[in-house]
Amino acid sequence: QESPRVYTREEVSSHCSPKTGIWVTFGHEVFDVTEFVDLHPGGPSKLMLAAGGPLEPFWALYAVHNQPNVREILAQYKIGELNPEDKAPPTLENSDPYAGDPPRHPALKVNSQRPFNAEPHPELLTENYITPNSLFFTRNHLPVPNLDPDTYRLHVVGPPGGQSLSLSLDDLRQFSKHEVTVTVQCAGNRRSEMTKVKEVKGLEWTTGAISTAHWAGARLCDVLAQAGHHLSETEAHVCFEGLDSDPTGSAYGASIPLARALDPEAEVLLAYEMNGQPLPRDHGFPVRVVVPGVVGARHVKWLGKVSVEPEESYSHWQRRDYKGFSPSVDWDSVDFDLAPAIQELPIQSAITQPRDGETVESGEVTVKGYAWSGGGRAVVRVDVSLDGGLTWQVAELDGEVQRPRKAWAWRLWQLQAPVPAGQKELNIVCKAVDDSYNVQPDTVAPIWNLRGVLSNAWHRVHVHVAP
Ligand code: HEM
Ligand code: MTE
Ligand code: MO
Repeated sequence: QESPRVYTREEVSSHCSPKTGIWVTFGHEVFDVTEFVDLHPGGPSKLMLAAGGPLEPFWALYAVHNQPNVREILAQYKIGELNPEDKAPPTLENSDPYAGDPPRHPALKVNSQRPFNAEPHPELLTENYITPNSLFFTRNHLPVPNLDPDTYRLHVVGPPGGQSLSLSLDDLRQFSKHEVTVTVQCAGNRRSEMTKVKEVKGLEWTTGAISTAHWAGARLCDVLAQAGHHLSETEAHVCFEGLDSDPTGSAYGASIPLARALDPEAEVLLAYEMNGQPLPRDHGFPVRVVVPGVVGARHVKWLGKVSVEPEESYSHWQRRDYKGFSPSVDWDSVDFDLAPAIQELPIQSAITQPRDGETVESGEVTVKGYAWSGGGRAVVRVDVSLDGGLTWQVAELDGEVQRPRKAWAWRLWQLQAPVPAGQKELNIVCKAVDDSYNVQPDTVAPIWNLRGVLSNAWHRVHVHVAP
């Protein structure tokens, strides 16, 4: 066998365009990936960021590459090795952009370490109506920025003839302080149930990508008014930019309709407190958006910029993600422009106790869970079945009763029921009803979608009964 061809880093770096060919390195190996660029599942533009240099800094950021099949794909394109005289290549460790992430609570079930995504275990989730900050689910797309509260500024772009603002944390505290209890749910909550029907792309959340906190901050409508935004135009949107950014410098972003932002009754907050504490770093320190009744993706953390635009945010997460499609749509046929961005979420409920596969005592069983609906719609009832949906009992609702059209937080619920004599197993099911009489679909397959969002079918748990 021939010894591999040897290249210098300089040679590699000169291969960074379609004309020269596109080379990358990983460890001490060199690859010509020109043919792969257009096939890259993450898109050609992302791959091109690494053209002519090492993959490590980028793969450290997108841990999806940390699997054998990705390494096999790369291996096909090997053309040689780096000159060993060249200085040591970067490793995943010494180029880890996540090295500065905060410490986390060990009770969180981690779905992805980089970026950090984790949910509380179900049995802890419904222990408290207000989720403790350290257990609140975390959904990060990028490394957590390390922001200095003393130099932090929120940039608010004014309208033509209005006034742009640069607000310090103290400036924000000068606005009247508004407090509201709000449940935040990720569009991907319960995605793992969709995966069981057919593979989807996304993090494998179980039932815990949802949490509730008491938030305090300035109302977005007050801040926008100070910048001169008073008039609600139905076509306009308020765009938010986070201060977390990827290697291209493109930040996390999202938008909501201006009408919601300007409606004082919608209670959209620029929050600086979560359960009486400054926001934890994972949840947006020092300032995040809280949009009651709306999907988590719009609650932009580490908020850096607010602007009113004629169009929705051009961010990937507004336009190319967080949308629902028919079960018939696949990755070859999907056209993201055809579906609206998710804003208000549909009615949802899940069982947190007992756990699937658990053995329960005969005699009496206690079933517990949560229920929540988007848009301020109140949960009015939760039905529970022990026999797979043949017969139903009404659960008892706990937690705050909220004002009509402003039911921003979940209800916890429970049912104590006798276990029918002689039963060896129970198929426990729950389903909730909101005050528009919206109900949950009974099965997952008809609402399956390629991104695995909006997973809100009846929640089912199978348990054994102790003899
Ligand atoms: C996804 C391979 C370079 C960003 C993927 C996937 C593969 C892949 C196989 C799909 C993984 C899965 O869904 O299970 C490669 C190869 C590369 C390369 C062989 C180099 C030759 C890059 C670079 C970046 C990047 C340099 C970033 C700057 C992404 C992103 C995704 C992805 C964002 C999508 C993750 C998602 O769908 O959530 N890549 N990649 N890739 N890649 Fe790469
Ligand atoms: N804001 C920024 N800047 N960066 C992010 O990655 N993730 C969004 C949203 N805001 C995100 C963000 C998503 S998809 C969700 S579900 C919520 O934050 C999660 O908020 P949490 O981590 O406080 O639970
Ligand atoms: Mo999310």
